[in-house]
Amino acid sequence: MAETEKNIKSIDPTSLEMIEKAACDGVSLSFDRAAAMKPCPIGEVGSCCKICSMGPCRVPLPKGKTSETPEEKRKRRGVCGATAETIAARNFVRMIAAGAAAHSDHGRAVAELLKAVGEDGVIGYEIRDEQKLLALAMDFGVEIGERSIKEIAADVGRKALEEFGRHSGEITFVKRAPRKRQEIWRKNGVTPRGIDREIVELMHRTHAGVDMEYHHILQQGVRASLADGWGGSMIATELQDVLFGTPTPTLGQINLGVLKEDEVNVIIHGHEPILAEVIVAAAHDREIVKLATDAGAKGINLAGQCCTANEMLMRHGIPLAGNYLQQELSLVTGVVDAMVVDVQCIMESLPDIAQCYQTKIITTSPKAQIAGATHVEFDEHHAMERAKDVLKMAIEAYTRRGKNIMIPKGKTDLVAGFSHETINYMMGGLFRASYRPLNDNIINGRIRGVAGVVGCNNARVPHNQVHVAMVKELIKNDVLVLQTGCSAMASAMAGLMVPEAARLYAGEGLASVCEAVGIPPVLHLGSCVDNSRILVAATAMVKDGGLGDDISDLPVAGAAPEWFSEKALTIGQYFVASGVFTVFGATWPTTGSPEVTEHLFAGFEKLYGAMWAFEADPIKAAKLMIDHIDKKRHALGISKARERVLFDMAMRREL
Ligand code: BF8
Repeated sequence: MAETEKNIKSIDPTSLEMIEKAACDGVSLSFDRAAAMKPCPIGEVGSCCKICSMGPCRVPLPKGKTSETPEEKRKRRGVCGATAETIAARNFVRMIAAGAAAHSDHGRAVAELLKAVGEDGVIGYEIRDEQKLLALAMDFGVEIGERSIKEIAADVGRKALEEFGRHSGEITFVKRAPRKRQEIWRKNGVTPRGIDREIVELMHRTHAGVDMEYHHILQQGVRASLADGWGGSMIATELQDVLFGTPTPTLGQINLGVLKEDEVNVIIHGHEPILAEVIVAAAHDREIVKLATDAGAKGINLAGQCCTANEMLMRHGIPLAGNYLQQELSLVTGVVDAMVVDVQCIMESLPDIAQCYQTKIITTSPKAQIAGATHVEFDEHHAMERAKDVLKMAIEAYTRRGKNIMIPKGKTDLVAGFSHETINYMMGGLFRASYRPLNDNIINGRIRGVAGVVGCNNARVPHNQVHVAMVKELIKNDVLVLQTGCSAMASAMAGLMVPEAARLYAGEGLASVCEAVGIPPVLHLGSCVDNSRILVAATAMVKDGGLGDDISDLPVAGAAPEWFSEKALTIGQYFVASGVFTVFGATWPTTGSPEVTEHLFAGFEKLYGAMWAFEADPIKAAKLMIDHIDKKRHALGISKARERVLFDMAMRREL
């Protein structure tokens, strides 16, 4: 990374404008807090143990060392005797447990809603994808016969809820994975039994004085992560598609320029689309629209932030205000009348900043409140009333909007909504939907491989810089990129998610396929729970044939170059455990124990056919991914195809 790029806060000019305005307004942002407070060097490398009251114990490697003598190692222990390996492994898997819990609790809420919609009907919700519901009924062994859609929905909801409390056996979606992968999981003792069970067992094992062998601790981390990827997250994605519709390609816009001076601006922020879906409907309600116009506004302008944004864009074309590090910047525009939040990735600083701009911060989840915010508790049985309540508050706030406003011009077009079903259809067509053309183009070398680039922003690296540099490098080298979460938004802001980007940024082979199919070289698959769509897509590639018989045989790789959240670590772990080589940037949380790090970076390949890697430089990280893809191509015997030479006229004349 060039020195100038290292020192910038964002590569997005629109964000920089708002960062500058915040400084003028005397508002402190996450960028400023990151600069003022360096990370704790002991906690950062996983060498701080705070799981009991004899600590916190600090067991860092001696300064400047990356290895130690056996004698030094014997002494490097916490008060209870815990080694640096045990401490690093415990810290690592506890992050996985929290990430798995967050995604899975989201999945549980959707399953509860589906059950309720099937049982009594809930005003404001319906079954939008009956085909998907029937496919899920078959997965869960729910009788279809002559039963009504609602009866089937109630049973699918019940069965999905059973996945959380199951004590033994295997979670249902395990059987969606390639057969060989299922065997690898069984052989390694990591097949999840029940979603909650794996998270609880992980917390038990990492209590003081329980599991004290790092390989064994990491094994439970793998099991909990699989309970998320093939369990809680997959349930969230699948059931949301049933209730709200399976996404199809949708044109949208991203960045703070989507805010409007003459409308009531409401940002919906967080992760669970259950309330946001109803807010979208309520924003079109006559009474609400009239209230807005009576207040002097031209209407209500909804915009999304973080993963709720992705969900609302894919299904309704609602514009995206921005990704994680832009949530404070949205407020700094001074034109956001209300920000309605639910769960996950919401900054506690929002109410404080909102005070400077008369913005109403409204918390809605029974699980999440913020001091200084207004709480309007959401319950799906009164969803429309609550949605109207928050919109009325926004309209009222609009009448008090201050004068310190500035809407940056920046906004970019993007196409989102590439669900597995859409890719299947676009590649194969309605009557022969399949991944065959994708596999064929990988085999013939036009597409070198596929990369999943996902995850967050991190205030310790320049906003969006690492995502965009990595993705550009990958597509330049003919790697098709699948994206979710804040990473997808970073690429969208850089103009990589429109079909024209193929000709501008992709290598010749990838560009030719994208142009033939009419897709961008970088596909937006949704929110972070939708990383389960990438697992389904990878499995479909295996099942279509010609690229081996397991996900680990595919020329694919994963990355989360600017990750910060525990959820991202969980996603990375289930990618790896599903057979996908995965590179993280920003920081790596186990370097305080060389043994633990070595096991994750090398030992895991022997167990799961894939491993973790860390590389902060986006170009070097992309190179690691491309090298891995080439290694897999070679093993499949298709590396020659890439070496084909395109003849120019002079060469043709030689023939
Ligand atoms: O779940 S990518 S910062 S918004 S954790 Fe959060 Fe990370 Fe963004 Fe969505 Ni995912």
